[in-house]
Amino acid sequence: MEAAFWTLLSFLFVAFGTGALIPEPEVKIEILHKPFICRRKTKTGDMLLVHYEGFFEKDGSLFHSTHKHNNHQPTWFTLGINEAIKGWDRGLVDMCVGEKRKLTVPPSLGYGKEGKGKIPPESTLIFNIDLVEIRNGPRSHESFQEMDLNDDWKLSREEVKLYLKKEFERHGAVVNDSHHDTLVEDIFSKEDEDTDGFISAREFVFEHDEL
Ligand SMILES: [Ca+2]
Ligand SMILES: [Ca+2]
Repeated sequence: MEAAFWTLLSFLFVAFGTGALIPEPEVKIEILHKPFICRRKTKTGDMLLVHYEGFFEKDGSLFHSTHKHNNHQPTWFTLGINEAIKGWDRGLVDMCVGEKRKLTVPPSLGYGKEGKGKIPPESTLIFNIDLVEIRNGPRSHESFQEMDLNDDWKLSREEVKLYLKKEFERHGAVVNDSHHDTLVEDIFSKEDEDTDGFISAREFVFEHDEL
């Protein structure tokens, strides 16, 4: 009996503590097509090339299609950094090239109470999205890992400097040492938000306004 009581109590505690009683609206993900071969899956910081159609849930009317508008060209965006709406950042993770998804995005993960352009306030949006291509973004985990020589998940000034030197050499540019130091200081002044002398993985992946 006592054990059951404590289980109930801890359940209630967890439920209140995490706000589980008032669930946050989530994006609904339906996978319409999954390719047979998947070499890699999308993750935060990747650049994604997508074709999409966007519809209003309330009447099913189309508000944008890359097939019709945008010169029939798919469009690039970076995943997970608020470049697109939150519904896309959350709904397009772990996706393969050639995969097709349907996302139902509540207003809070779309254009919210205000709306934007031809999107009226409080609109639930439906997107059909085809993933055409994935590229490592400039702020991908791959570039971070390449820079993080001692694998401690943060970048020191020395690691950033070595990476810059290597990049300059790769492009055939000769730059003197003091110029590298200036560049490194400039990068740290923008990226090291908590000024602990290191650029963390989180500080690296998220873009900053001043960039
Ligand atoms: Ca490091
Ligand atoms: Ca830092």
